[in-house]
Amino acid sequence: MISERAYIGLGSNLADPEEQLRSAVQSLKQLPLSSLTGVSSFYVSDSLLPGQPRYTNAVAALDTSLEPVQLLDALQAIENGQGRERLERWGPRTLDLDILLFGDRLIDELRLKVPHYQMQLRPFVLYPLAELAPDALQLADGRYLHEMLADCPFIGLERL
Ligand code: A4P
Ligand code: MG
Repeated sequence: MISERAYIGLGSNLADPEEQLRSAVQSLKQLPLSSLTGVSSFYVSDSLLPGQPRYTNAVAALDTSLEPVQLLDALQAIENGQGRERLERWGPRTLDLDILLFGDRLIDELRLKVPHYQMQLRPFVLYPLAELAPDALQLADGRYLHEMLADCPFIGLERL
């Protein structure tokens, strides 16, 4: 069966974030038609929004035969299973799972945009991603991971 490599961003800033991420990793291992091939270190950083607790973030690599929207459905089920409440956009959350990259696909649908918007601005996405993906990784939109890293200093990140 053909599978594609997806990279998933994990984030949490409520209810024991490290434990939330560990639990999410266990759930990712159980996804159908998929195999979890790597998990980065965990990183702590301030929230992009003032007044919120600090986040713990990581990235996971998944080889999957699911279609992107099927994967999104599965990730949202995991978020909901871990008690995520969508009270406000950008609000604090027990678990956020974002599809960063999906093979070499460019996706621009209402529910799903890949590569994930603004990932190039987020050290808490790029540095864990760089633990798993080759520097020579080229995104579907032509950008190279090493270029994005060079433009995004390792500032404010604490590696656990
Ligand atoms: N959606 C579109 N594209 C995608 C994709 N590639 N992956 C849609 C996942 N979902 C995608 O997401 C809203 C909708 O985006 C979904 O219904 C899906 O159809 P959400 O997770 O419900 O809402 P959200 O998380 O509040 O919005 P968003 O845009 O994911 O927020 P961000 O940009 O993730 O910002 N600071 C630190 N240090 N670390 C963090 O992780 N995260 C945020 C949240 C703010 N500050 C942070 C962090
Ligand atoms: Mg999200």
